Amino acid sequence: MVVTKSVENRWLRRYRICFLIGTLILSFQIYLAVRFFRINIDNLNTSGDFDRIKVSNFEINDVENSVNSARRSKDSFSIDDEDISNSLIQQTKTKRDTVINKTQNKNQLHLRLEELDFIPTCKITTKEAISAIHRAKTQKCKQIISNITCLISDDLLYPKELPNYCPNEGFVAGKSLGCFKDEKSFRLLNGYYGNYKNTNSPDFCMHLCLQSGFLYAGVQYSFECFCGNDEPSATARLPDSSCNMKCPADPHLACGGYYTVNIYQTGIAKFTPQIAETTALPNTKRARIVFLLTLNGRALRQIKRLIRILYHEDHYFYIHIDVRQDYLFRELLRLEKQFSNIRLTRKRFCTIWGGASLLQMLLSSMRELLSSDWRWDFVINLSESDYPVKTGNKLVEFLTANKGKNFVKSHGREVQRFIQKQGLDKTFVECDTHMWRVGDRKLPWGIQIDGGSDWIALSREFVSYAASDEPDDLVSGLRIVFNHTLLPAESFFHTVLKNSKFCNTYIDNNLHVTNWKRRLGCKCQYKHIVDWCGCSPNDFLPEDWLRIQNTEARQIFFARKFEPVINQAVILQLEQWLYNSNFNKNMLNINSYWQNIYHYLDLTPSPDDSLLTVAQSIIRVNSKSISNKCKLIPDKIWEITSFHTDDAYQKTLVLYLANDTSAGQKVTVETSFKDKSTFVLLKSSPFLHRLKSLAVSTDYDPKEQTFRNFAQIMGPYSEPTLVFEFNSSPEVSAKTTNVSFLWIDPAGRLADLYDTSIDDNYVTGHIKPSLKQPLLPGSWTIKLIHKQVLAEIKFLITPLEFFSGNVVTQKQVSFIHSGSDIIKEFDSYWDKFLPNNFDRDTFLSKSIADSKRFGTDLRDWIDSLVSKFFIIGSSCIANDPNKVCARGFEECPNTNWSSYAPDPKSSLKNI
Ligand SMILES: *[C@@H]1O[C@H](CO)[C@@H](O)[C@H](O)[C@H]1NC(C)=O
Ligand SMILES: *[C@@H]1O[C@H](CO)[C@@H](O)[C@H](O)[C@H]1NC(C)=O
Ligand SMILES: *[C@@H]1O[C@H](CO)[C@@H](O)[C@H](O)[C@H]1NC(C)=O
Ligand SMILES: *[C@@H]1O[C@H](CO)[C@@H](O)[C@H](O)[C@H]1NC(C)=O
Ligand SMILES: *[C@@H]1O[C@H](CO)[C@@H](O)[C@H](O)[C@H]1NC(C)=O
Ligand SMILES: *[C@@H]1O[C@H](CO)[C@@H](O)[C@H](O)[C@H]1NC(C)=O
Ligand SMILES: CC(=O)N[C@H]1CO[C@H](CO)[C@@H](O)[C@@H]1O
Repeated sequence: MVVTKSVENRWLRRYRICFLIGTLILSFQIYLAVRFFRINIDNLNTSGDFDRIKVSNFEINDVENSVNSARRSKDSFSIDDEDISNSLIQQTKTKRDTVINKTQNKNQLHLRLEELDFIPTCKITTKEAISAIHRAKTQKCKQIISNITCLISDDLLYPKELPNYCPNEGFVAGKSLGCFKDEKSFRLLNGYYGNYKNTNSPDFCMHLCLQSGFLYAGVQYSFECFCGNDEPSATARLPDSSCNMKCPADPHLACGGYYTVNIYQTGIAKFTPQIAETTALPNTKRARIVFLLTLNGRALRQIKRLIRILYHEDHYFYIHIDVRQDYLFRELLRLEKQFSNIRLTRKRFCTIWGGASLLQMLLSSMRELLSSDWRWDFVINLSESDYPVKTGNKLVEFLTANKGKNFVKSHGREVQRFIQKQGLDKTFVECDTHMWRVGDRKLPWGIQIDGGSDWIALSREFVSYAASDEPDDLVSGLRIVFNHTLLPAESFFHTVLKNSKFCNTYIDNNLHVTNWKRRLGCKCQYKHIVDWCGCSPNDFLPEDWLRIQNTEARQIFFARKFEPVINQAVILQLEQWLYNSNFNKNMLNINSYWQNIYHYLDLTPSPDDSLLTVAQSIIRVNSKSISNKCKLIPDKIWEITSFHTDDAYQKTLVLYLANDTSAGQKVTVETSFKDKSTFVLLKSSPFLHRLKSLAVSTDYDPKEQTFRNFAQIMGPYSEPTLVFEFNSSPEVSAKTTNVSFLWIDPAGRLADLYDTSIDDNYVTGHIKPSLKQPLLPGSWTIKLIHKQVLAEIKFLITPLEFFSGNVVTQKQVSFIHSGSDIIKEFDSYWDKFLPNNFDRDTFLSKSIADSKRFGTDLRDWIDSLVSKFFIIGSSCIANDPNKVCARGFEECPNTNWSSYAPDPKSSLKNI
C-alpha cells in the first residue's frame, strides 16, 4: 500500500509539474499570439497603413507608360475627385530614379568634387543632395544647394520650435492627465496612431499630435503614439504604476503599458472653423476687393475677358506677370493708363510650378498692396484660368458680411499623411528654375501644420500680419521653412492662420471649385521642374457643366480651370447662366479666339525658330502668288497668332510689314495658313474603319489630350509625338490586334519602331519616340503596320532659316541639317516596308546635298517643303497709309478671322 501510494504520489507530482509547464508554455504562446494579432489589427485599422496602400496604388499607375495609360478607361485612383489640394503628390520620381540609377549607386554616394568650381563647406553625404548637385546645371545653383545642405546638417537653417499664438483656453502643453486603461476595439484617442520604435516619448508624441491638430496625446506599449480630441473619461483612470513600460527615446520615462496609456494635453484648444455669415449687419460698408492676378502664358484676350466680367470701379486689380512673359507684361501695361484701379507690379518673379518663389512673389505683392493708397478689405488670388461663377455683386455682399474672416481650404485628411504626400517633410531648394529635393527635414515643433488649396481670400488684417516687414517669431520662422517647401502657397497661409491670433477667423472654404480629374491630371507632369510628382486640374468642358451648376447654392464664387484654346463655349455658357441667356449672344465673333504665339518685341521666352522659319516662308510664297496692283515684298514679321473658332483650331495668322513696290510705301498685312497633313488609309478592313485619326505634332498635353502646338510646325530640335485615335468596336470580341508604327526619316531610313496592341476598347494613345536630335529635315513618314502597311501619315521637319532668333550661318546649317549620326539597328524583317535600296540611296544623297543648302538656295528648299505641307489662306491689309493696296484686299478689321477683327468680349474699351 505504502509503496503503491508513494508511486502514485510520484506520478501525480510528475503529472502536476508537466501540466504546470504545459500551461505555462501554452499561456506564453497565447500571449505571443495576442500581441502579434493586436499589432496587426492595429496596423490595419489605422489611417496610416490604410493610406500607404493607396499611395502604392498611385505609384504603380503613375509609372505606367503613356501608351498603356490611354487604355485605362476607369478611374483607378482611390482618392476622390473633389479633393482640393493642388497636388496630391507622390514620390514616384524617387522610385524611378532608384531603379534607373541602381548601377550607379556606388559612384553616387560621394560627391564628384572635380565637377565643382567650389569646395562645399561641409561633407555632403545625403544621396538626394548629391544627386541634386550633380543634376543642377549651373555652378551657382550647385553651390546654393550645397550651402543649404550644409546649413541643414549643421542645424543652422530651420527653427526647432515655433510659438503658437492661437488662444488655448486653459489647455497646457505637456500637462499629464495620468495613466488610463485602453481597449482594442474602443480607443480612448482615436484620431491618429503611429509606431515609433526609436523616437517615442511623451514629448515626441505630444508634438506629433499637436502638429496634427489634436488636443490629447497618449503613449502606449512603449513605442505607440495615439492622438485624439476626446478627453479620456475618469472611469478609465488607472494608478500610474499600471503604465510601466519604458520609452524608446528615454528609458527613465514611462510610455504606457499593455493596453494602458499615459495621456497628456498638447496645449491647443479644440479648433472649429468659423461658419461664414450670409447677410451683413445693416450699415456695414461694402467690402472692397483687390484681385491679385498672378499670370503666366499668353492668354491675353481671356485675361481681358476676366477683368471685364469682374470689373467694378470699387475693386482693384493688382497684376503679377511672370518675369519671363514679356508679351503679357507689355500688353497689360497699357491698362494702367486707362484705369487707376489696375496696376502691374514691377517686382516680377520667375514663378515655376510648385516653386518657393511663388510665396516670395505673393508676399512681395501683398506688401506692395499694403503700402499702396488703395483701400481694400480682401485680397483674392486669381489666375488667367479662373472665372467667376457668381456675379460680382453677390461676392461683395458675401464678403461684406464676413469682413475680417479668412477663406482657405484645408486638405481635410490626416495631417501626417498630408505632410508626407505634400513633401513638407523634405527640404527643397529652388534654382535654375527647378525645385531640387535635397533631403529629409523635421518641421518645427510647437505648431499645427495645415494646408490644402492655394486659392485663398484673405482679410487685410491678416495679410498685414503674414506679409509684415517686421514679422513675429512665428511668421519669420515659417517664412524660412516655406522658403524650402514645395508648393508653399498651399500651406503657408493656412499654417500661419491656424497658429496665430487670427486662428478664429479661419473659414474652411476657398470660394473655388476646381475641376479635378485625377486620372488625367495626375500623370507626374511637372517632373522636369520639380523632383516630385504633381497633379493639375483639368479645363472645364461643356460636359462638366453640372459641376458648375452645382455651385449655385454653395458659397462658391470662382471655378477653375478655363482655357479658351481648349474650350471657350463653356465660358459663354457660364456667362449666360450668370446674367441671362441673351448675354453676349449676338456679340461679334463671340465664338472665336485669338492667342498670340510670337511677338517681335519679345526677348523671353525666346522665339521658336521653326515657327519663324515657316511664317517667313509662308509670306514669301504668298507674295509670289498675289497678283493684283500691289507688289508686296515681305519685310518684317510683327506677330504670329493662333486663331480658333467654335473650339477648334482654324489657322495661324502672320502679321507683317511689306514693301509695296508698286506704290513705294509700306503696308501691314496679315496672312493666314494652316497645315494640310492628313493620314491616308492604304487598305480597307473592319479594323481600319475604326481608325479615326493619326496626327503628329509637339507639346502633347496628356491632361487635355491635345497638342499644344496647334500649327504642327516642327524643326530639327522638336520632339514629335504621334497621337492615334480609334473608335471603339461595335461588337465586343475581346480581340486584340498587334500593330507597329514605323518612323521613317527623309532619307528612307527606319528611325524608330513602336509595337502596341489595340483592343476593342482602345480609344486613343500617344507615342513619343526617342529620336536623336537634330532630326533630319524634310518629309518624314509614319507607317501603321499589321502584316502590311495599313495607313500612313507624312509630316514635315522644316529646315531652319533662323537659329536662336537669328538668320542661320553657313557653319550652323551644315550641323543643324545633317540629322543625327546615330542610326539605330532594326531587324531586317522591317526592310520590306521601307523604300528599296536604290531609292534609299537616292534619298540619302539628296538629304546630304540638301543639308549644304544655304542662303537663297536654303529658302527655296524651305519654300518648296512648306508649300507641300501647308495651305496659304486669305490675306488682309491692316494698315495702308494711302489705301492703295486696300482696294485689292479686304481690310483686316472687316474680316472675321484677322487678329484685327472685332473682339468685343475681350475689349476693355467701354466698361
Ligand atoms: C555659399 O557659401 C559660401 C561660404 O559661406 C559663400 O562664400 C558663397 O557666396 C555661398 N554661395 C551661394 C551661391 O550662396
Ligand atoms: C495664387 O495663384 C497662383 C496661380 O496663378 C497659384 O499658383 C498660387 O499658388 C496662388 N497662391 C495663393 C496663396 O493663393
Ligand atoms: C528666401 O530665399 C530667398 C532667395 O533664395 C532669399 O532672398 C530670402 O531672403 C529668403 N527668405 C527667408 C525668410 O529666408
Ligand atoms: C523695303 O523698302 C525699304 C525702302 O523703302 C528698303 O530699305 C528695304 O530694304 C525694303 N525691304 C525689302 C524686304 O525689300
Ligand atoms: C500580340 O503581342 C503579344 C505580346 O507581344 C502577344 O502575347 C500576343 O499573342 C499577340 N497577339 C496577337 C493577336 O498576335
Ligand atoms: C466668317 O465669314 C465667312 C463669310 O464671310 C463665313 O463663311 C464664316 O463662317 C465666318 N466665320 C466665322 C468664324 O464667323
Ligand atoms: C536622380 C539621379 O541621379 N538621376 C540620374 C540617373 O542617372 C542618369 C544617367 O547617368 C542621370 O542622367 C540622372 O540624372
